[in-house]
Amino acid sequence: MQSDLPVAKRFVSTADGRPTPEMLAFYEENGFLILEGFASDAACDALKARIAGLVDAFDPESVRSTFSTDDQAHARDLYFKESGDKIRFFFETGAFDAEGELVKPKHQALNKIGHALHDLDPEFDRFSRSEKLSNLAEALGLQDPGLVQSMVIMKQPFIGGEVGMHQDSTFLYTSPMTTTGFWFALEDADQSNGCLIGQAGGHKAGLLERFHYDGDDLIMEKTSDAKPQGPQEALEAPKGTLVVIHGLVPHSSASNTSARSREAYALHMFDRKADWAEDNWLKRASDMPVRGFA
Ligand SMILES: O=C(O)CCC(=O)C(=O)O
Repeated sequence: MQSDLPVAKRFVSTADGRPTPEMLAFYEENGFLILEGFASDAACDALKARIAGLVDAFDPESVRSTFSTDDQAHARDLYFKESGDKIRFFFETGAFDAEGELVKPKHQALNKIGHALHDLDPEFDRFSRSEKLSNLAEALGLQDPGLVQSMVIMKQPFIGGEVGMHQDSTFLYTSPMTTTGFWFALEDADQSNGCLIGQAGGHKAGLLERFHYDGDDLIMEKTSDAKPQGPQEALEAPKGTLVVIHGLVPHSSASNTSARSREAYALHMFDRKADWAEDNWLKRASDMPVRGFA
């Protein structure tokens, strides 16, 4: 859906990833930071080629799992619940007809791939564990960063679904809250193909909801009566841009009704000096603990 929001300020990434004082002040004030040119075109293209290879090898008949933030229906789905330490594939709801038949080729039907690409795939491992990103994470105050979740978000032409307004700490809760998102535009993202939308300064209002296990069920629990706050800004991001997202800043993205895809790679970290909530949805096998940059 084309919208017409004010476009958020962008900075040109430093060569070594360390933010300038101006960048840090902007992030503290707004809860997001847009760094143009953080990843090279060649690095984005290599990751896109790897994604295409993963989809080539994926048998679409093996799974019918969809991902939509509309009704969180995937939360009832074992394929989703067990995906925290795997590479799993989730379809767009718009990729099926009323009879449940796939009406799009698989390369144009997936919503996302997640959630442990950074640990299981060498190309994603390399992209995620760069010295440049480690420098940035350190400067943002993550003393012992744990790389806990990775996702490719495809935002397919015409059917790429909306991602509802949310805070990442809702899904990856730590005490104190340290979750931080690192979202890479692998293709140009703007308001015509569903770029991120952020609520500037909204991270100051605290956590609004928690998504967590209650017995065997995943539930969304309201944790505050506050509403998402702050003016909405379009976080437009040319290819290679990194958008850093504070775990408490409300953000969303519109559906993609354009003919252009908007592929992105999102990596989430938390500070292992904080306590990871054991009832978080994301589970890792005991022989696959969360790793840092090493
Ligand atoms: O890529 C998108 O559209 C949404 C990504 C997002 O919300 C996230 O990475 O937390």
